Amino acid sequence: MKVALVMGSISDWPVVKQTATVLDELGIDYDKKIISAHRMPDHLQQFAKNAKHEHYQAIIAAAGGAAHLPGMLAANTLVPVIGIPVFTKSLNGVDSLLSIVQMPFGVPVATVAVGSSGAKNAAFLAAQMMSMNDENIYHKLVQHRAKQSEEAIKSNEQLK
Ligand code: RP5
Repeated sequence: MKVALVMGSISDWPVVKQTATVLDELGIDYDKKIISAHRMPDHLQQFAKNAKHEHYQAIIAAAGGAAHLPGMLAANTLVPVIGIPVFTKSLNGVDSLLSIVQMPFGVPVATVAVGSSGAKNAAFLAAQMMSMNDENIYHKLVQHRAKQSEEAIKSNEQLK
């Protein structure tokens, strides 16, 4: 079981790397690729049409600006797509967020937040989807939730 980690440009890698780190921590296998929606439209279509055949459980796609990548991938496959809106200097990533989250009816993209939390949550969401059929991943996620609860409770000590 593996996921695809796709980004529109090498400039997205610092964001997507945070997704990759969480996948590594959870022991989830992934392929990573640059596929630009506007610079590589034929590659995009070929990749998405092959995604089921490649046994990807989910596609995580990061893009910025007029971010067509996640939506166009979703239009070409039934493999679930999780979109990461990448921060942009001109519009602070609001452009990316709206162009990914506002998919019209019938072709969903599960959109996470702009920034680090979103990049990491994309990995957790893919992991949760996979954990429905994988006890090992499920167990790792249970452990992770327990650890973060413990840390939050423990942080009360810093108020003393
Ligand atoms: C999008 O345009 C990419 O996802 C990236 O976030 C943005 C800028 O790309 P570069 O001009 O840095 O290649 O396609």
